[in-house]
Amino acid sequence: MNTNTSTKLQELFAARGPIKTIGVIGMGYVGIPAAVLFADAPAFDRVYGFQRDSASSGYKIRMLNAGESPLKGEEPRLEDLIAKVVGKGSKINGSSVKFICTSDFSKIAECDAVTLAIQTPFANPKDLIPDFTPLIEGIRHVGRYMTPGTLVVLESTITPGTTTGMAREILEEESGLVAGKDFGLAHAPERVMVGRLLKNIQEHDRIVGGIDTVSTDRACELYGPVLTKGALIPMSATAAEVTKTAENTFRDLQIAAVNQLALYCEAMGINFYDVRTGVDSLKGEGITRAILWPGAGVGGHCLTKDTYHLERGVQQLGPDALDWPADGASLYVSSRQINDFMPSHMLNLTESALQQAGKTMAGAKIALLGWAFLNDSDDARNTPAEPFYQAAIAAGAEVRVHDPWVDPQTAPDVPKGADITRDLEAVLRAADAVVIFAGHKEYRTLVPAEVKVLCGGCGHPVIVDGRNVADPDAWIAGGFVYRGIGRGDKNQHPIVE
Ligand code: SAJ
Repeated sequence: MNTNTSTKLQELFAARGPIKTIGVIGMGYVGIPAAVLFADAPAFDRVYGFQRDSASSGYKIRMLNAGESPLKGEEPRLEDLIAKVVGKGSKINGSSVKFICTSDFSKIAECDAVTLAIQTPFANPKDLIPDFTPLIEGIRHVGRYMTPGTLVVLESTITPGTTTGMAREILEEESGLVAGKDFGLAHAPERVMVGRLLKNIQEHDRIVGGIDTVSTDRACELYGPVLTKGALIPMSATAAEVTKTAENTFRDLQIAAVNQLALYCEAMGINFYDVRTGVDSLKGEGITRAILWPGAGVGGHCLTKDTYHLERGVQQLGPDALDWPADGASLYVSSRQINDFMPSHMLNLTESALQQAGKTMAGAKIALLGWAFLNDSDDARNTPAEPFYQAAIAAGAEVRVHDPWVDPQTAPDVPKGADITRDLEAVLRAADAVVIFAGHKEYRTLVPAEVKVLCGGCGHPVIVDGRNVADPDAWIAGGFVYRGIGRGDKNQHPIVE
């Protein structure tokens, strides 16, 4: 980028002055906390939350403008902060609220900075084809209405090369302006996690990657005011894209490594958690053994796809760009395969336990506990419970689903006919097998004797623990057939009559 160009952009930013009005496109798990934190920062005057008024998500506009959070599940401080920023602010255009949620994208013209927090799922992971339709629609809105001197920031997790490539092209095409000369462009990936959305934005360091240093500096001006403990980490846009996709790929890899170890422990007839305590005990200078937790699978909107964004980033460079062992498999993609296998492993454990109880999958009544992909959250995106549910149904079982948080009306990925209920007793009644997919706190205090009565009191119901929340000895003593991820020491137990 030649100096004249960036100097022009610097002049435009200087003429505009400090960032005062911000637009956040996409009122979801990333956009809502980001928007209300911007709105609560004294540095900024006004924040627009842009949301399509569609049948599936238009309700969010009305809830947010009424000061309510559309995100259920335990989200500390979020509800209060939404009520606060919808209630206060200095008079601008006759309106005093500091945060407004709207589907009127023409308001982008008023914004000094616009961020995009839109889902970037994969249409077909196998061929590394992402579905950028919602993101492209959002970028087109920005290009259509933005004015010279605007800063545009992509917060969504994207394939490395997207900011300087596709995003820049669409913005320039729609606006007739030039990136790095007439407007700033950067990638500042979100690092939120349900259950601590505000905390992660304020306390995690913020990666800020501009297409040039002028854009990076302007983006630092945007994020600085919302950070409490976190620091700004400036870098290039592509380095920021790789940072984000890599940190989730590494987490997925760590989970795959521990799932593989748990499967090995089952095969060897030993207790994975003894091994984990042992491996985790190796402490000391420079020794980090970040051994995570095995489980029923990896869900969510992040780990299930960010590996593919990273893979696609390299693939797009062409076959000669990467020096790689011939026929060498990608460690990252193998990790995806292992983690995607865990719901099938849960099915195999359920099948073998039912067999031990003298029953088959066909005709079995299964109580599936926990549809969300994370404990104590309502987030069911790409839940590992779904492939298990489909496979059990296909095997002839009747599956009833319990979840204290997930709202079947609004949750994605809820298969037709799967009525998710909050009535635990109804789901456990006459169940042949209780299968735990999420570690919600309600399941940590289940009493075997009480569950046995609900299951019909006679015979040997099955319990399959996919999140290490059930004490095997208590359930086995209670006459259950027990199976647990990583519990090779218990999975072959004799039945207690
Ligand atoms: N899981 C395990 N074992 C573990 C940890 C998690 O099986 O030891 C499973 C969980 O049950 C869940 C899935 O993995 O199904 C994902 O869990 P998560 O704790 O990674 O939750 P996410 O996906 O919401 O959050 C991740 C985080 N990424 C990293 O920590 C590198 C978060 O910081 C990111 O902001 C988030 O992805 C995102 O939005 O990218």
